[in-house]
Amino acid sequence: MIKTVPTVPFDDQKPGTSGLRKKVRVFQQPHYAENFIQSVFDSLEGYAGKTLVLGGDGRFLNRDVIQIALKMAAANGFGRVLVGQGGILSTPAASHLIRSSGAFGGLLLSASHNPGGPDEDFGIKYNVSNGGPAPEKVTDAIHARTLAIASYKILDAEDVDIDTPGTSQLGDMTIEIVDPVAGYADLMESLFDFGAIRALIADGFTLSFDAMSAVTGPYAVEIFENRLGASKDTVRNAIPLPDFGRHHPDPNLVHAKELYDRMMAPDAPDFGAASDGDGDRNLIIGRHCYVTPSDSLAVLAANAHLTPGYALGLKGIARSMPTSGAADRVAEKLGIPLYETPTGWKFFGNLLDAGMTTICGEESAGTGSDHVREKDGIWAVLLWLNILAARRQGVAQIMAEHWTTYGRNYYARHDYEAIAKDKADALMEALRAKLSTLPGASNSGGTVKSADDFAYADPTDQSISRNQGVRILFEDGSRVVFRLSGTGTEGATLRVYIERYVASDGDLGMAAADALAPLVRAAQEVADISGFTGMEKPGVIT
Ligand code: G16
Repeated sequence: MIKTVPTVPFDDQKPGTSGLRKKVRVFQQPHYAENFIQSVFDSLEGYAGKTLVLGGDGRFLNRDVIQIALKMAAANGFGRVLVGQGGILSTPAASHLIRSSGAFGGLLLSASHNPGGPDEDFGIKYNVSNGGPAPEKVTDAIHARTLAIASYKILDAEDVDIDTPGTSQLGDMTIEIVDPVAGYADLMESLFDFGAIRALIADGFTLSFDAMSAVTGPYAVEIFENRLGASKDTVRNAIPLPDFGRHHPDPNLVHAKELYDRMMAPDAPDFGAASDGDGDRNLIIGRHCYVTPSDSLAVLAANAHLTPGYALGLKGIARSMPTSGAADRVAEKLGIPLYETPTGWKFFGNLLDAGMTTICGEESAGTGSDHVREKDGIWAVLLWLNILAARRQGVAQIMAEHWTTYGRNYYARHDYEAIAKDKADALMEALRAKLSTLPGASNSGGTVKSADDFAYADPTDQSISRNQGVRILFEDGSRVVFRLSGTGTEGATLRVYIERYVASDGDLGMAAADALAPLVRAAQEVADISGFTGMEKPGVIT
C-alpha cells in the first residue's frame, strides 16, 4: 500500500559541492531523508517505469536509507531498482552501472571522505543518466523543492533482503541485487593492459593499497590481488566498516599517514596508493616520493597514450580552477585544449559528454576520464600502474623526468577547518572588497598582477557559475586562491591553495614548504586569516 505522509520543509537541505552532506543525527530526524529523496524525485521528469541505481559506501545509516529509498522509489513509480549487494557501490562503480544499464539515474549514499558513525557524517547525492552528479540546474530545483515539500510517498512494506543476489518485487517495482564489483572490474580490464601489469608484478614490483576500511576494499582485492596477482597482503583495511574503523577515510598525508610512513621507510614498496570513503579519490605515493594530485593529473595526461584505453590520445584535459597549472603545460605540448572549471566534478560532465575532454582532475585527490562520469580512485591507480609497466621506471624517476620536461608547479593546500561560518564569510567578503585594489600592489609573494573572483561560463550550455573562488595572481606566475569548502558538515572550512611555478632550468628539488613559504606569508597578509579565524596555522596541509 502506498502511503502519502504529510511533512514540513527543512530549511537546510541545499546540496553542496557534492550532494547533501550532514551529520548522521541530522539525517536521523523524522522525515529528513524522506523529504530530500522525495524532493529529488519531484524534481525529475519521466522516470515512471524506468531504472534507478542505488548504493552507497557502507557507512553508518547506509542500509537504513537504502530501505527508505527502495520503498519510496516503488511508491513513486520507478520500474526497477539495481542495488549493489549489501548496499555497497563505490561512486565510480555506481556511475558505470547507471551508464551500462541505461538507468534513468542513481541515488548514491555517501559523505565521501568525511568520517562515518553515529556521530559523524552521512550524505545523499543524485546522479543523472550520463552517470554523473546532477548539474546545478537540477540541484537548484531539488533545493527549491525541499523548501516547499508538503508530503512524500512511501510503500508500506517489509524491509527488502539486500544481501542475496537475485531479483524480487516490491509492489509493482522490480529489485535486482547485483554484484557491485564484477562489472566495474571488467571495465578496468578493458581499459588497461592487465597482462603488462601482471608481468611487472611477477618481476618483483611491490605495491600497497590502503582501502581505509571503506568501499574500495572489495574492488581492490578483486583487481589488484585476484586479477593482477599482487600478494595477498597488498590491500590493507580491506573490509568496509560502518565507521571506517573510526578513521577519517580521506586519502591525504594526514589521514593516510600509515601508508605514507610505509612508503617513506627504507624497505618501502615500489608503489603505494589509497582511496576514500566512496572510492572516487586517490592518493599516489611512489617509493620515497609523494605525488601531489595536481602533478598526478599532469603525469597521467602526458603518459596515458601508453595504455590501451587511451592509445589514440586525449581530446582535452580539464581541471578545477584551484588545481595547479601542471596539466596546462602538458595540454600545451600535446596541442589539445585545457578547460578550467569550478570545483565540483559535476562541472566536468558536460565537457565529457560533448567529447571535448578525455581526462579530468582536481587538487582534491580526484582524477578520472570519460569511462564514467565520476572521479575514480582505482582507475587512477591502474593508470599509474599501466604507465609504470610500460615505462619500467620508478615513480620518482618519472616525476623527475616530468619536471625536467615541463618545469615544476610547487603546490600545497592549507585547510582551516570548523571556523564559525560568519567569520569565514566575513573573511571572504573582506577579500572580495579589496580585489580591485590589489593589482600592482606588492607583498611577500611579489607584485600582484591580477585579482578576481572566478566565474565559469560552461562552453556547452553557456550557463554561468559565479563566486567560485578568489584568485590572486602574481607577476611571476605564482598564485594564491581562497575559497570556502562546499563539503564540510561543521561550520566552514577555508581552503587556501598556493602555487609557484619554477621552469625546467630552475631549482626543481626544493621542499614544497620552502618553495611556497613567501606565498604562504602573502596569503596571511592579504586575507588576515589569523585575524578572522583566530587560527595561527592550518589544521591540514595537503
Ligand atoms: C567533492 C567534489 C569534488 C571537490 C571536492 C572538494 O569530492 O566531487 O569535485 O573537489 O568535493 O570540494 P570542496 O573543496 O568544496 O570541499 P568528494 O570526494 O567529497 O565527493
